[in-house]
Amino acid sequence: MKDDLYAQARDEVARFCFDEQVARVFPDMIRRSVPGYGTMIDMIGVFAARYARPGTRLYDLGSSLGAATLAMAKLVPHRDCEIIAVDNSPAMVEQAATILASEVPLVPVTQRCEDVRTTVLENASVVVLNFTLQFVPLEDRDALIQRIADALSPGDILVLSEKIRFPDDEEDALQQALHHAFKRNNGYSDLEISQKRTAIENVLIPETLAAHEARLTQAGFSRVHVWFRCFNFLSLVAIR
Ligand code: GEK
Repeated sequence: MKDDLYAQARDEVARFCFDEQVARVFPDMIRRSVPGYGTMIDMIGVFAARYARPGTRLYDLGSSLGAATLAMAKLVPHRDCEIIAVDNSPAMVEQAATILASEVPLVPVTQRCEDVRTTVLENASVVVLNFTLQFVPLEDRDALIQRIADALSPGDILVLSEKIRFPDDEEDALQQALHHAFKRNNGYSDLEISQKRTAIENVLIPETLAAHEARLTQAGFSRVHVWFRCFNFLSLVAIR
């Protein structure tokens, strides 16, 4: 379904939330809004194929409709692995359940309608935060990354994808302008782009690459690599 949630002028633009309406148009919204989304999803499958250890769990934190979960489920090489998909939006979890039921995953998939800040993480080998940390309040991010690091063993990975901001104002403005050009090119009007920007302000809080690297290193990840970037969107692989 086409995302036209912000196509009509609104007197007041409410704070963005992951409700029923958003869940319904989510695949179209994210594909047209996040440059490289499809590639990142496909490569999360490749990471799972490479890093999943037998008998462990793969966590998809902030799983939305389960795109990363399904990418991993298709490529994970060990039948005794389990994928845990966590999201605190009931609408997302409900719609993801329908999608997951129509697939035949190679490994069991368990859904949890829980907050990623408190969901239990144990016996993990691969953890995915694909555009989720950016929605977690800033003051809770260190603790979440620490809990993830603690649930992983040396050599395991966290894949962290985020919208970022740049320390240099000029570059930040340029990267944002390029992102808007990308959205325009994907059929969003200036009105849609600007109303969405208002709705998401103070909900999606981007940080710099340096801030992410520092947090990951502080939590005990030994290596942090950018494996994908397009404009102000990137994905990191952090090796425990
Ligand atoms: C994908 N990873 O398609 N606890 C649980 N879930 C949360 C929390 C939280 N504290 N905060 C936000 N979410 C997906 C895309 S979307 C990204 C992720 C985007 C959930 C929220 O309900 C939503 O489903 C998801 O994180 C973010 O690969 O919309 O830009």
